[in-house]
Amino acid sequence: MPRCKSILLSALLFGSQAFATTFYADASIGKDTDPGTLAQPVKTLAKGMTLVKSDDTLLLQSGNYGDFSFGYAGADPKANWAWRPIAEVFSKWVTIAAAPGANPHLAKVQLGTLNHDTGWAISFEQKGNSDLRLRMEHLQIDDGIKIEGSRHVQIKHNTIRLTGDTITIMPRAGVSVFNGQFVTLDSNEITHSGIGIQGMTRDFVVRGNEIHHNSHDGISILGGENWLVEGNRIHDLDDGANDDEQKSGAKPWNMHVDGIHMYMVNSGAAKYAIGSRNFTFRNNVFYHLEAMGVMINANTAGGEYRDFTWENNIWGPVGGIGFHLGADFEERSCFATTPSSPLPPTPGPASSAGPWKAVRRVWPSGPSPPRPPRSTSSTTTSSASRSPFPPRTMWPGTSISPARTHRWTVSSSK
Ligand SMILES: [Ca+2]
Ligand SMILES: [Ca+2]
Repeated sequence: MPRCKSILLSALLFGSQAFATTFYADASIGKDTDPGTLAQPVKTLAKGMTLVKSDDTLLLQSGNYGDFSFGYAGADPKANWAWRPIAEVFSKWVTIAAAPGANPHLAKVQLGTLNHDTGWAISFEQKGNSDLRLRMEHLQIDDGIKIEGSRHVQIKHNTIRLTGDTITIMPRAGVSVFNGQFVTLDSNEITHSGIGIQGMTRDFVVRGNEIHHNSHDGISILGGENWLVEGNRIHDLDDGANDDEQKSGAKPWNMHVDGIHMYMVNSGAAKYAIGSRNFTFRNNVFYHLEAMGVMINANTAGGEYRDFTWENNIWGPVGGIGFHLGADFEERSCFATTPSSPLPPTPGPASSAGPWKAVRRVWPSGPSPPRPPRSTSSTTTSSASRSPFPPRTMWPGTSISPARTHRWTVSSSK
């Protein structure tokens, strides 16, 4: 009897693992009537996602897979209320990743919906509406990712851009996350975007991303709780217009382009976070930003800022000031060993001395440049074993002394 029990237990414990399957899609030569094996791949991502079950992996060969929408029922984009959440999409993680050596492109990615069953916009207090358990890795995403209402999503080692010129894409974010929970953005490159990452969510990890050459704020925080913003490199953000140019009408699109910009969006409705609580910012690097390194607005919309920790961040040169504090921190907020850096050489031939000054930098539009193919060693890589950045070093000839005290400027705009 104990033997039977143990066999039964083994079957229960390991049965599902035994059936974890890897499927393949190939946008060029696949056929959606094929079974999705390596030799007979399906053509579309949508078809591939009908094949995968919990614990499975879908690998994409090189090619263009177009828009990807997933994690809600009904898909009439003209009627928002037709998009309904699915309570649990997968019970174990499912991975969509580049096949070894492949460089697949997706266009616009939409995961989940803000709707509930009967109408528009779940409340923030609902803590999401759907357990996706979806991981996307080593992909080139050419028109941004929107994650709404979803819990358990990992976006790792992707290159994420927006499609369009630098002005028209300004209001959009490379990745936006609203009213979800347990979402992780890990080791992505977010470039040629408007806003880099925009969020109003909870239990959110933003780790090891490089956010650069965008035309709006690096990370736009609209409220939430339990955020870890760690090890990101945020640099070279500029919209190419200053306030004077806006007033003269020459460049009316002007924004203050900051590394991190925090303010509240709060009309009193339940769907808003009504506060920013328990945020940790550590080991981030900020430099070459048009306006402020970090800009925190007064929370005049109500709500609260509380329990913030800033530690071991590095502020390089920016066009405005390193840390603009426009609000009171409340309850257990602290700074620890937070240096600003000596100025590196100013880029450009005519500016070998003096502080860095924001100038318009233009980056090419059109197709994304090729990115290095992913490693062939495994389908998933832990963030601990892989970093997209070399070991953190300062600019040549400079170093940070542990004893250095902070040098950022703190001002109050109240
Ligand atoms: Ca500007
Ligand atoms: Ca801003």
